[in-house]
Amino acid sequence: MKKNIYESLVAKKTAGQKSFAVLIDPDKVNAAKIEELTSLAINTNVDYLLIGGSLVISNHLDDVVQLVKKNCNIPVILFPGTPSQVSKHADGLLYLSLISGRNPELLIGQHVISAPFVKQSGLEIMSTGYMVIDGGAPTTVSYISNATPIPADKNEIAMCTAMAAEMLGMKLIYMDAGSGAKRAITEDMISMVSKCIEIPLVIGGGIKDPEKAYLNCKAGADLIVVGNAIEKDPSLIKEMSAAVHAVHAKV
Ligand code: 1GP
Repeated sequence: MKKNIYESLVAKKTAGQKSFAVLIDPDKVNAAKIEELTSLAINTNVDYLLIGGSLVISNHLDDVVQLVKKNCNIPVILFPGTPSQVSKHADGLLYLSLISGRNPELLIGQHVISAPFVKQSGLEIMSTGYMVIDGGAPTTVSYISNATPIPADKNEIAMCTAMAAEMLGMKLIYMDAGSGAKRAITEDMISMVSKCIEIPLVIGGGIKDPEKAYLNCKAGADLIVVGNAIEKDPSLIKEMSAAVHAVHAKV
């Protein structure tokens, strides 16, 4: 059954509600871990499950997606680091263009190559302006992408990049400090970027506690993505989800 993920995100944004997503790295889960995460996610009202990573070594994406789908009804969105990370068993796919960098392969090249099978997948495709922000240390995404992240204090660059993406017709902006970033994105940057776009703003990378998730939402994030912190301590899902859902921004 189609889940109309984008429509639901926009509807929540319009209603001033914030969303919470848990990022599952296929390399780091087995069946028991998936069972644990999905049952926690169901009980704590997690809005979306993202699956993917900048560098996925294992070859069991399809199995992971199918198992997650079997365990819960939460929309599953692929967050692919490479064009090979596509599974028709998911519900949607963030079609990422790395607009913070100047690597043509990640801006458009890989999209051209993967377009036919992405289109055939039947997934809900969400065109996403993906912006990597310097998180204080090289992350897998900054290394693999071979592209310079936006400096953490250059709010204007982030604002102009997001505005350009919106005018180019992209449907989401994802600002990411990179998985396991030392420093998450500042509230200042989130606030300034959120004020100059209408499309939903996704924030992730280095969010380690519920307070930070809360402050990011207050600043203007519409969807918070957390991976590493939950991998280390799955019980954090409950507080993180509650913190995100506690924010209500009437727009
Ligand atoms: C990374 O935004 C995601 O691309 C999540 O980052 O693993 O640091 O939570 P963390």
